[in-house]
Amino acid sequence: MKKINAQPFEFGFDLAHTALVIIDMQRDFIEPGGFGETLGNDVSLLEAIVPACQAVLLAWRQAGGLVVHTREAHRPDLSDCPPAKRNRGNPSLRIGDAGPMGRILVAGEPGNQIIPALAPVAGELVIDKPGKGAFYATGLHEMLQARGITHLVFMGVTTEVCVQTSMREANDRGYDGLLLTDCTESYFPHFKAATVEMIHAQGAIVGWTATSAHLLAAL
Ligand code: TIU
Repeated sequence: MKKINAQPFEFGFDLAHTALVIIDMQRDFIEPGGFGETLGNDVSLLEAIVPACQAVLLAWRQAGGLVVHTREAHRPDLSDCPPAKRNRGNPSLRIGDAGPMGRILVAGEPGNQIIPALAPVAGELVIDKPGKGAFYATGLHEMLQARGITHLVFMGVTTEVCVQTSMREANDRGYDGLLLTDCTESYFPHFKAATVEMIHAQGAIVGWTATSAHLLAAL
């Protein structure tokens, strides 16, 4: 059992039963010209976490832990994208429209790929998810159960949208979740700060938070 200095108190985990879950570190959110920018966001904020995410990913691989990558991705015919989602937000480009990096949030398009610095390798799970949460309509829970996973360490973007939704889904399914605070980012810094606080509030009502230095030390 490894132990990490975390908020609101120590997070203990056994590597064999813990997965590193990297949420939506894809070009659509992090690079100019993708979905994030079409929503009116400054994407440069998100790029800043890439080195910290990469350090954790490399250490986790070296330690032999399971890695899960997610992508927010819809089928080319958009049959898994409810109109309510496509029409939301009045973006300059909608999901499925042709953008500078291919069709926005469509599986297989250049903008939908995970950024090269964090690209999956053989043996890692890659989950295409039609929702904000990693568990909705993906089969992820069953895949984790089949591998005996009980604890999840989260990184990725954006903190208050896909990361928080996934942590809450995981929490309701009985996982203990830890968010690495320097490996997640939002287009809105005050939303990130509020999310981190609300996750570990009330005695870890959603989960734990810690910096990656503490995880790296434990590994
Ligand atoms: N817009 C925003 O903050 N996020 C998303 O649309 N998806 C994810 O968080 N991945």
